Amino acid sequence: MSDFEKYTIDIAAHPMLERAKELGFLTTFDRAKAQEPRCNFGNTGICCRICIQGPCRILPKKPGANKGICGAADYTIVARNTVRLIAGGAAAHSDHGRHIAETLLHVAEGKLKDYRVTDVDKLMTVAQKIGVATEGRDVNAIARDVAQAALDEFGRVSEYPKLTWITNTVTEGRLKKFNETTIMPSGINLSLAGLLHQTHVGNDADPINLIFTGLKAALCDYDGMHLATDLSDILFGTGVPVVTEANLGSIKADKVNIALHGHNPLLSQMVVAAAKEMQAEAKAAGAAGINLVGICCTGNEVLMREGVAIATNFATQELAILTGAMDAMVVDVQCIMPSLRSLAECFHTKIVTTMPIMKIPGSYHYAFDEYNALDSAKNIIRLAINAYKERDASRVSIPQIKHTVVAGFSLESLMSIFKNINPDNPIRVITDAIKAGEIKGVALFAGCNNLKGQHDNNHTEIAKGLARNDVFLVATGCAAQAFAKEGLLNGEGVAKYAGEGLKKFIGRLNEKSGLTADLPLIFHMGSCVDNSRSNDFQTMIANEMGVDVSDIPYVATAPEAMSEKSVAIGSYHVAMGTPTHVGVIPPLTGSSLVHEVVTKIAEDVFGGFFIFEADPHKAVNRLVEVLEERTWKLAMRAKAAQALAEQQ
Ligand code: NFS
Ligand code: SF4
Repeated sequence: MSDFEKYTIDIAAHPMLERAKELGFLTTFDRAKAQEPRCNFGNTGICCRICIQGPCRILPKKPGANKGICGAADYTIVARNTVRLIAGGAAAHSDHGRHIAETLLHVAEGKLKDYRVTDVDKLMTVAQKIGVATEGRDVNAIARDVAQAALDEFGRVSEYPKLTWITNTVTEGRLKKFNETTIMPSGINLSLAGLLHQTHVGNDADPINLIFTGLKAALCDYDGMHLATDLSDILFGTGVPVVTEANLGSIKADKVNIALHGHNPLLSQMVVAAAKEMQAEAKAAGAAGINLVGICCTGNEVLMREGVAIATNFATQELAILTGAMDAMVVDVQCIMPSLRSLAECFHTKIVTTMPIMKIPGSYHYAFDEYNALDSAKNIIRLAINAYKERDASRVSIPQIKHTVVAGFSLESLMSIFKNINPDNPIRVITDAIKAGEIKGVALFAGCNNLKGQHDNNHTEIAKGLARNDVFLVATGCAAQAFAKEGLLNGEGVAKYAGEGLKKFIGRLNEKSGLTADLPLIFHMGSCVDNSRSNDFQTMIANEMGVDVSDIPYVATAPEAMSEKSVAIGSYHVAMGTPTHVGVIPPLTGSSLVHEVVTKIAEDVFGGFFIFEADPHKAVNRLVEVLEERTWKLAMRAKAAQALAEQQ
């Protein structure tokens, strides 16, 4: 196996890595290797840098060094470090949501000419869900109240009222649990600031208390993500099934190529709209047109709503530039490697940063102006067209590798397919299949790439393993993009990898889907904030089955988790009662107590718990075991209830 094959299973990446080597450019894969061996203190979470007396590292056997200078024990240090990761993730997701909410408010107030309420049905659904009156009211008045309700989530400074989106989207059982365990947040900013206070030097030393505060922050993450999904759907439309393609082969040699990278759809949606109007300008420059491709979650957002192709995912973002055909990469926030700029210098590619909180020294910064959003987008496209004119055709080398992708499965679009089978109660399509044993349950794939393992390998191996075991699969984020690139998001994926039960189940959906394309092996639900769609799916299943979410056979897995956001997502899934697998060993093994709490004791309190397992095959076995156990318990419970009814 060549080094490149060891780095990634994505065969489109191999020739690009070869090219980087020729150019003498060290990619993220080389940099990951150069970081080895890692410091064991950091790796296990027992390095504290919370105050500047540190870093303090725990040496369990050395008297005096078995605690930090302030006396903090390993469990305090590990718990503090972990919950600060959650706060970072929750801040990122919810700040993204706040930005969307602000935009919706300005739309409702008639201040923005380029945005509008696109999905009125979704607006009505969300309004009704959160208790905003709709009867006889104007669309903009409703939108204003919904946007204001979202913004209110951030600014509340007292402990009541509790967060609106959580209150109105989770099961009754969960709400009770969150209140009883005192992790139910009221204000997002309040909770996150409170967490930073609590973890200051000389403050909370109790790991359990810290973990509960961490879960409260994780619920803020859920809230911010959920409102980001809802409000993005209202502004830009709710995804419907689309057929497109994925991998570097979606970059076109004869077109002006623009990559949309980051997370926030506010600008990328405008670039999509502007590109439609500017094809002629690109042609005048000698190109066959404009070709947009996506990377990371901005890519997922425009894939869901506009059918934009996926170029690649997190770990291989640099490689899109190495094709020599990328004219501009437009980035907004999060998961954008600063290395892109120096790589772009080897080519004609323009890196365009657009948000005030995300700049890279030396790159172009086009401050995104929501008041002139379409013009902002047009200026960026013009920059790309000009760059295209400088492109050196002799340096273009695009790996001709791509797969068909069937995506766009918002919960609404999934339910409309289910509705074709059961018009009265669509969710029963899945609960009946679970009860009949046709499928073993549902697994959500979420999260990133992490170069501690082979890129994309954990994602695909675990997905194939669960599919073979008849688990219905949904996916978001970079996990979904890994599947897209590997050809798992199409009908062929079903034929190749689904077990008999899953094949039958998807086959039945296919017969009545009303779509021209076959349904995929894994249902792509969108970006990482769209994990909220999966949470709503869980809630619907639990409510239909008459139990809490912690009882249903539904698991989550982040096979290659990397970001703080993924830590926040995983943590709220545990609070939601979901067995949550992480395929990378996170930095908390330095405290057996904290490790025990999150992998075992959490189950007693919330029903959910973490499974840390780096081996994909062992992970599959464990997840299947968990699903089977839950299904068995449900069946037992139903039997017992029936026996009781017969006695009476
Ligand atoms: Ni999620 Fe999506 Fe990808 Fe990870 Fe980054 S892009 S928000 S954080 S790396 S999945
Ligand atoms: Fe060391 Fe305590 Fe400061 Fe952490 S907070 S760096 S353990 S003195």
